[in-house]
Amino acid sequence: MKHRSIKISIITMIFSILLVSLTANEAAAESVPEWVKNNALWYGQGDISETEFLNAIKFLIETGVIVIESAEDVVAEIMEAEIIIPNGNSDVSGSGFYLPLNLEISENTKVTWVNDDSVPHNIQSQDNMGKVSDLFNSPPLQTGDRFEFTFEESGVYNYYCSFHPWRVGVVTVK
Ligand SMILES: [Cu+2]
Repeated sequence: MKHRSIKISIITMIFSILLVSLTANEAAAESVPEWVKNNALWYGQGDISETEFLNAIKFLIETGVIVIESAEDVVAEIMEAEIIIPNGNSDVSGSGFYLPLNLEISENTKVTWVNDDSVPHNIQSQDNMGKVSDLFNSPPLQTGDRFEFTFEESGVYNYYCSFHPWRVGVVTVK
């Protein structure tokens, strides 16, 4: 019974979103028959049964008006990228730059830093004045440790290692 009511509220929510978006989209509105829209209203008022209402949803799915995205598809939309902290990264006079030094990604990309160096490092986000900000901050990463952060919004993100502050890197989210 509890599951059913959750299912119904999700369906009602989908319907509300659908109806709201229809007011802004004339073309889409034409593909949803009047009787389906009325069904949503009547269901909300308790004038029709759950079965009748679900049949209306079924109709929209069968006719392709509602497209159901599987959980797998949603996961696939999150992209991934890696930044290597290479061996020798701690050496101030060496060339052990982050690989890549400026990572370019699109929104909703999960970035994983991997410490391939023989000494610990950390990753600290910086504001545009170079001060540590709390957007993403890793604990000390031992050799082989990984740190993840998902960038949701476009922008230029600077970071550095507080143990070796000469090591700065950039993530550019387009
Ligand atoms: Cu470091």
